[in-house]
Amino acid sequence: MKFSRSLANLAASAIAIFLAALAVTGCARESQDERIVLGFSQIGAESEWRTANTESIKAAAITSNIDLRFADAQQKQENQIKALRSFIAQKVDVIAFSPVVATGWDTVLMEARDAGIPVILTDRAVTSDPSLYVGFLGSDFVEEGRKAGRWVSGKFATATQDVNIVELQGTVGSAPASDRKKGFEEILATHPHLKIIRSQTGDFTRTKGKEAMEAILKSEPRKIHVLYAHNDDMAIGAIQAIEEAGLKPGTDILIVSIDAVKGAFEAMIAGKLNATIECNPLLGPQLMTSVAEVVAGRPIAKRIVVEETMFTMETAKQYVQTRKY
Ligand code: GZL
Repeated sequence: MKFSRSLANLAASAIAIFLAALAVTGCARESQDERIVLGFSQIGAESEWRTANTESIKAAAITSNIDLRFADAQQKQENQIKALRSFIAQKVDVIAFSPVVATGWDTVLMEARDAGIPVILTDRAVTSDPSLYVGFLGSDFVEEGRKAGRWVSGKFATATQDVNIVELQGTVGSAPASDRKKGFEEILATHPHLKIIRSQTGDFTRTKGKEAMEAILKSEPRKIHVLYAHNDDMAIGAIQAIEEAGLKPGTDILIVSIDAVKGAFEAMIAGKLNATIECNPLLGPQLMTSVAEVVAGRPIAKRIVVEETMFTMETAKQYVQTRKY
């Protein structure tokens, strides 16, 4: 008996030493909570789309019983990099983020890889080596740009004169801004009478969208037939500028934008916005499913594209009640 008791004491002290070592070396996660810990770096709160995206992620984390560590970067890449490094230091199980711009992530993504923490991209892409993240969940921005281009070409199918288009671009260097421009111009390439005469960034916000449109209206002598805005918030800001210039948005200047947020439906029902291409922000549930799969050691699709449609002034009333954001 004496021998077995000493064996038990030995085992107990070995476990105590092991747990103490874990605590000292930090090999164990700080939290003894058994839930999955997800570190999420969000771009900011620049638009209705972003707000809906954040709400979707936070609600889905609760539903999935995932311990969400959420950081808002106020649209600054350096804040996102700081947040990712903090998640690495906390030894979270998974890191996910919506990269404000497409470049500049290689170093921090390599740090996450070296720490053995898988990374999932949401919403926007990066130019880094795809081996540095396990999957990318988001929309096809190029196709969103093509849809906007097809809508404009349909509206002016019989035009015999040049159609002058003003473009309000999203955040410079961001994947949605580059790709929405690329898709739109792909369609224009086969319709030579459709011409982008001015293109300026409004950084995806209402305020900067209004400022950019004000400056263009003041300085552009040619008639503007169409405004193409990379998101609804800039379009809504531009609508204010168009009205303040004594013009009728939706009539004197046709307006097509992207996101399909509530503000866009309100503008379409008021006759001030002609069409919006849907860009679904409700990525939370799919993200949490992907996080659980990754933690369970199961592979996830490298690219998960969100299915989307578009809405027009003519159909807005019929769909507005069905919208979730
Ligand atoms: C698109 C998203 C864009 C939205 C904007 O997935 O990254 O950022 O179109 C938002 O409204 O600011």
